[in-house]
This record gives sequence, structure tokens and C-alpha cells, in this order.
Amino acid sequence: PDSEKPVTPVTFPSAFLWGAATSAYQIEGAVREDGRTPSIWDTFSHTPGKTVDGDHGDIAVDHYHRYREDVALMAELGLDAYRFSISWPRVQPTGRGPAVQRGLDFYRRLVDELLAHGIKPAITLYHWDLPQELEDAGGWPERDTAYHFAEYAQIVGEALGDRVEQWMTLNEPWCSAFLGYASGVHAPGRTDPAASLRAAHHLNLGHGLAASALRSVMPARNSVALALNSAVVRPLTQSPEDLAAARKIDDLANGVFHGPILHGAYPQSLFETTKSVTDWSFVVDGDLAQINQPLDALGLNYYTPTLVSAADPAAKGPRADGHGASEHSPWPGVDDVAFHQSPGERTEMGWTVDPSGLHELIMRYTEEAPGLPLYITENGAAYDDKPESDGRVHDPERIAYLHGHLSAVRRAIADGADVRGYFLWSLLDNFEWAYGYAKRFGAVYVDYVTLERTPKSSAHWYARAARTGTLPEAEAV
Ligand code: PNW
Repeated sequence: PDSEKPVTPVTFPSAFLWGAATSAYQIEGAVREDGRTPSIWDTFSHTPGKTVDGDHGDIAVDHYHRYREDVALMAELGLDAYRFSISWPRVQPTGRGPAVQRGLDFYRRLVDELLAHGIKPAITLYHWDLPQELEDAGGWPERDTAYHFAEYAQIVGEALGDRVEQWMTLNEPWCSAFLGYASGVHAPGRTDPAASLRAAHHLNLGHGLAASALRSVMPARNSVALALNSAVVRPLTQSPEDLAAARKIDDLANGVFHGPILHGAYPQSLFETTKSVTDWSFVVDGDLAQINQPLDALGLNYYTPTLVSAADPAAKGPRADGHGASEHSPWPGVDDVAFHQSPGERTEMGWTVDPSGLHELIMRYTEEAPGLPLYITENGAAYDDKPESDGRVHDPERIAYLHGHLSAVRRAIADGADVRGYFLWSLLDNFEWAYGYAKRFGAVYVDYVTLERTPKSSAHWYARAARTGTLPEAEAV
């Protein structure tokens, strides 16, 4: 196939968008300012034992106060686009009712600053920071949360729809549902498998309702999408047992979301896998049609593939699925699958570097959603970056990671995929959820004492790629 021929030099279509991504709780700080109330991540990160070193986002990288400096950095890096998320409790402190103008104003100033620098804003409405009040009322396992989310979407759409064209409802609903409500390594830290499947369905419903709400208040030219969880699940061998194991995990990682969202139905095999946990009676008539809204694009986040085999449920070995340490599984109904480390080099997260997975993922969605433009809405790596004595930060591993993955994107385009852009995760070092500040994903280094920003060598490399549309050699910085 075409994908095996190296495309040299690696040059992208001229309209390709070169972007970077962040999320609100990971960078903003200012958690008590301008009327903001706690989200589930404030509560969770302040609960002892939930994050490494008890780290939290109270200050994070103080983006709320430094957004001008950060936009200037983006401009220096030649970014075409910036993906960020809106903090729901800044806009609607109780998760319901009228908006707080000061909260919305922050995002209006940020958007205007981006536009003034010629950078396209791309908004994610929900990157995991549910208002705590809504969790207290039951959170995503409750159907009402989906309706509240749609109201919030409408408020933000009305406020910013005139100046922001690219919209995403949810980021990685898999993490919200299964790390939040099944394994409990993410907020709100619940460990209830049945609740996690209810959460998944109500996230889907929330997406569908929010997509309709956005369209009802925004100009038709705007694009409505979401950033899907997108596991690349591979069987350890081609044995029927391992293939069945991969199928189960694929249903719970991908099918549970893209089934209803792209095709209007949950996979039948998902009902089989989860039948000991739930009867799915929370799916109400009409839900699937509401969830199956036409989309303008699809966002794919990719870091590493997932390697699985069939396992004896009695053998309780260590779990090597890269989803954090918990005795509770994020895979409801599954007790006969083992997770393996894929071969190859690893990043600081312990995640194997494997660009072929990104190519595979893009080709899969090219087949499953023909005609739908794709964006890589997150891709990147954590490394143990440290400033040298001259203050510079050299991160050749990250350059190699980006070179490999962007080359895979380019091969997918050569193979017929309609990939319109790439958002590096992340613009800045930031609060890496349960790992706190211990894992650095940024192209820009942040000194957590002074909060000073220093572009790493990967940032300079990426800037050159963005400026020229061609990948510089991995070694050339
Ligand atoms: C994504 N997992 O998180 C998020 O969208 C980002 O906010 C985050 O910083 C980034 O990837 C790096 O982790 C994930 O356990 C967190 O499979 C956990 C998993 C996947 C993605």
C-alpha cells in the first residue's frame, strides 16, 4: 500500500491547520475568581491520595492571568489554530441557570486576542470539569446532566458563536465515564460499573443535545464536532480468543461512543459484554436519534495503542493497561482480558511510542465515517524535560515523537484520508490530572516556581513545520 512508501520531504497540504491544545482545568488556575465555583476536579484533587503529591489546579500555569503572554507565544510559534476548553463552573457556577458574565468575558477576551493574532480558536465545551453541584445531584449517571449540558452549550454558543467557527462538545467521553465512574482514577472518583455505563449513555445524549443546541444559536457556517476517545486495540495473537478479547475492549473503548454518535446504535456485542452489569434500560426511545446528529468533523486523540489477550478471570495479575493504578477496572463487565505493554520505546507515561497506531486509527475512521473531515485533536508525549545551564530545554525525544506521528498523518493523507489539521498536546506543561505536575507534555516548558515559559527545542521544530508546511528532519532544530 501507499503507506509503506516514505513521502519525502514530508510536506502537508497548504490548508492543513497546525495547532496546539490545552484544557481549562489543566492550565487556568484562578479557581475562585470572577464567580467560579468548584468543579469535580477541584474536589477530587483536594481529596488526599487522589493525585501525585496532592497536586491540584488552584494556580496551574496561571493562564487565566497570562493568556495574553500565552497567545503571543502561540503567534511566535506560528500556530494556525488553538484548541482550548471552557470551564463550565466559570460560566454557570451551579451548572444551571443564567450565565456569569465575568466568566464568559474571560473567554471573549481570549478569543479576541487569538483572532487579533490570526489564530483560529477551536472550543471544547467539556474537558472533564463538571460543576460540583451537578455531581452532588448525581453527575453523569443522571439523565438530567445531559439536559443541563445542552443549556450550557447554548449559552456559550450564543456568546461566542459569532467569532468561533470550530466547536467540539465533549473531549474523550471514555475518560469521563470509565476513569471517572468505574476505575475512579479521575474525578469524581466513583467505582460503580453500572453507573459508568449510565454515564457513558448520558454523555452521548449530552453530546447530541448540545450539538442541536449549538446549531440552533450559531451561524450555519460553524463546525460542530467532538473529540472522541479513539483506542487502537490490537490482539496479542490472531487466536479466536484474543480476537474476541480485542472486540470486547474495542466495543467499550470506541463502539460505546461512535456506535450511537456515528451510526445511531450501540453495538449488539456491547450489550452481551455488559449484561452482568446493566440491562441498559436507561436508554429511552428517541435517544439514539438525538445522539446521532450530523457532524461537520471528527476529532481523534491518539497517544499509544492498546494490546490485549484473552485471560483467565481467576488469574489476577498486575494490570498493565496504562490507565492508572486502581483495583477497580475501567472495563465494566470484562474480567477475562489481559493488557500488555506494546513493544518499543516508552514515554514518561510508560506509553509505547507507535506512530503506526495513528495511521491505523485515521484509516479506520476514514472507512467508518466516509466524507467526514478528521482532525487530530490531541497527540504528544511526556518526557522528563529539564533546562540546561543556559536555560534552554532540549527535548529530542519529543521531536522524534512528533516527527514520527506527523509522518503517519501524512501517510494517511496519501492513502486517501481527509485530515484537515493537527493539534499538538500540549502547548504548555500543565496539570496532568492524577499525575499532577510530574508529567510534562508541553512544547513550552513551564517553571512551576516562577511560572516562566520557555519554548523547548520541539516548539522551535514545530514552528518550522507550521511555517513551511514541511517537517524538518528530526535532528535539525
Ligand atoms: C488525554 N488513559 O487524557 C486528555 O484529553 C488530556 O487532557 C491529557 O492531558 C492527555 O490525554 C495526556 O494524558 C488521557 O488513561 C488520560 O487512557 C488518560 C488516558 C487517555 C487520555
